[in-house]
Order: sequence, then C-alpha cells, then structure tokens
Amino acid sequence: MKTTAAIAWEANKPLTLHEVDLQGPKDNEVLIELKATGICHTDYYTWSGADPEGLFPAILGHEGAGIVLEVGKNVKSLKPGDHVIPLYTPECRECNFCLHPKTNLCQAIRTTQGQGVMPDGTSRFSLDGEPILHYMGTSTFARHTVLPEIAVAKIREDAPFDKVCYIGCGVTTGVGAVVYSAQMEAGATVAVFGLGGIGLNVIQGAKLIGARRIIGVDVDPSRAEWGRRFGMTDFVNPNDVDNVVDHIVQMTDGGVDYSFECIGNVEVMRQALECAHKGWGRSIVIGVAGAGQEISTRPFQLVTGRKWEGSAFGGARGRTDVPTIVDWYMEGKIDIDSLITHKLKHEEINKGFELLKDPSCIRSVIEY
Ligand code: NAD
Ligand code: AHE
Ligand code: ZN
Repeated sequence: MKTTAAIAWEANKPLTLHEVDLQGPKDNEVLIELKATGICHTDYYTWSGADPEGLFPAILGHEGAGIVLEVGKNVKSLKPGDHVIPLYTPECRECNFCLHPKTNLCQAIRTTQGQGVMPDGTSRFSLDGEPILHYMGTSTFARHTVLPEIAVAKIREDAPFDKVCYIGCGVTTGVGAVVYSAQMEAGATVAVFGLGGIGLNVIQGAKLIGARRIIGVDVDPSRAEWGRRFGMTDFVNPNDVDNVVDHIVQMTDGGVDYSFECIGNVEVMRQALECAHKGWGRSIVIGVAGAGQEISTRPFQLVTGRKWEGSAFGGARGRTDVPTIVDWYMEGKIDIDSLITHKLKHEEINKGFELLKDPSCIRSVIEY
C-alpha cells in the first residue's frame, strides 16, 4: 500500500513528507493505522546525529497510538480493529530477559530493531524502490506502520488516541521509573532533575505512590509551577544556590531516598547520584546522553551505599503494563491532558522538533 511518512534523510536536515510504499505484514506481524504520535526528545536526539545507533534515511517516531488494520499469519493476540500502542520495548514473554523477573528489556528483536529493519532483516518501507529504514521498531511518523506482534500493546477502545499516544513513551518512562524500576515505597523522599516531558511524569508517579517529599530541580524557573501542579513539594533552581548537591543534602537531612535524572546531562547525573542518601539512596538515570559521553563520580559514593541505576521505558513490560497505565489515565489517577501543550498537523513535524527547545512546550502531539 501507499502511505504518507516523514523521512529523516540525514542528521539535522528537515524531515520531508512523502508517499512511500509499505509492504503488508509478514508472519507474526501486524499493519497499524496510526491515529496520533507524540514527538519525544529521543527522536530529536537521533535526528541531531548524537545517537551512536542513528541510521538514515529513516522514518522516526516511537510514541504512537492507532488501530490494527491487518494481521499476518500466526498472529494470535491481535485482530483488525484492535486499538493499540506500538512498543519500542517489546515483550515476547519467551526470551531470557522476559523470563527474568528483574528486567523489561526483551531482547527478542533488539538487534534488527537497532539496524532499522524488521526481524527478517528487511524494511517494509521504500521510496522509488529504495528501502527507507524503520526507527526503534515503531516509525510512528508514518500514517501506517508494520510491527511484530510482540511489539504491540492492545488497549481499551474508549481511550483517546491523541492523549494515550504519550503512554507509548514519556508517560510510561516517567511514571514507570517510579512504580516499576524503583518500586518506590510510600513515604519516600525524592529529587527529580529536569522537569520536562519525562520529569513531570516522574513527579506524578511519585505522588501516585505517596512520596513524602518531592524536590524538583530545573534551571528554568517556569518549570516550578509545572512541578507543583503534578505534586512537587519543593523547587530548586541550581542557578540560585551555591552547590545543588549540598543544598539538597541539607534540605533532606542527609540526602534523598531516590533521585531521577531526566535530562541526559552527564554532569547532572553525577549531581543526582551524590544527593542520594548515604547508605541507601538510589539514583536512577533516565536521560539519554549523546555518543561519547561518560559518567563519573568518586567510587566512595558507591562504597558508602548509594546505588546508581538506570531505567528504560520505565521498566514497564509493554504488553502487560501499558494497558494498566491507560486504565490509570482513564480512571483519573494520572494526568496526561495538561502535559500535551501543542497539537500539530503531520506537515508541521519540523515545527514539532523546534518546539522541543521552547520552554512553553512539554509535549507536542501530531494527530493524523
Ligand atoms: P525536556 O527537555 O522536556 O526536559 C528537560 C528539562 O531539564 C528542561 O525543563 C530543562 O530546563 C531542564 N534542564 C536542562 N539542563 C538542566 C540542568 N543542568 N539542571 C537542571 N535542569 C536542567 O526533556 P524530556 O522530554 O523530559 O526528556 C528528558 C530525557 O529523557 C531526554 O534525554 C530523553 O531522550 C530521555 N528519555 C529517556 C527515556 C528512557 O526510556 N530512558 C525515555 C524517554 C526519554
Ligand atoms: N540508541 C541509543 C540509546 C537510546 C536509549 O537509551 N533509548 C532508550 C529509550 S529512549 C525513548 O525515548 C531505551 O529504551 N534504551 C534501551 C535500548 O535497548 O535501546 C544509544 O546510545 O545507542
Ligand atoms: Zn521517547
């Protein structure tokens, strides 16, 4: 079939819309009509050339929601008409990772996904006979996409696509980092570095589980109001204090129980670790840093009981946990609507990338 897709031809060159060819689903694959997609910083990161795995030309986008149009042979869990969210972290329920209780990082298709192709090693997208690569296994900047069955979460039909698409990455990443990765307990103290599309979701996750104190840290003073709306109890602007680590340690009588880095800045990752409480504080890296960047700290920080961890897709097992997060939204337990500050048309996708640098933007969503 033909579909319209935004193609990233090379790093830092504007995306352009094209009528591309899309091959139908092969065995164990499904064809999806996307209804909406969010634009995540990670799309921008890959487009900017900072992603060591970045490949071009590709159809970016990984935060979508839509409807199954067609299923390939052997597909058992999905049928045409199902409402779904594509998963860049699949859940095969068979690999060593899926069978291990401590990770969500299904590896069943990770190698080919990173190469921009489907599990059989080929792309379903082409233009004038030349293959165009998939991205993160999802390519939601196309009106239609093909995914392996294991990379699709079936969701309830009354959930609005233009809101729940954000559960395809940002909401799950932030809320999930608290609930699934950290498994934080009620009464905990928390520091969240970076109050953007991810950090605000960490804050609402911490509020959801009953954190006692939630300290938001951001260099942009306008983010203080955002943080408060989602449950932040204290705000720190690093530019207003001598040393942000000492400041938080003093505020909390020794440091926080949990800290989260939601920026992708390796210096801030160190700050987040070092403001975690001696003996038990855990610091969770969520931000994605550019190629060649490394983190460092004095090993003494770890010897004395702080733990440095990371979280991808919030530690969520997509086919199992994404429908639950959709329920939390539909039941009013989490707020998505107010975080979606901008709605765009497909042809405005480059504006969506520009908006990522605009302080007034938390999340942009394209509605197809
Ligand atoms: P964002 O730009 O919306 O938010 C970042 C915030 O950090 C902004 O409010 C900014 O003012 C603030 N900031 C910048 N420098 C700062 C500093 N030195 N100290 C304090 N605050 C500072 O970004 P986002 O959409 O929330 O994404 C955050 C990161 O998370 C990105 O790197 C993105 O790629 C990554 N991410 C990771 C996952 C995952 O699964 N691990 C998933 C989605 C996104
Ligand atoms: N390709 C990058 C890694 C980027 C990265 O860490 N991606 C996160 C999701 S960010 C979503 O907005 C992730 O899930 N990582 C686990 C994985 O297997 O990619 C690089 O540095 O190579
Ligand atoms: Zn993302």
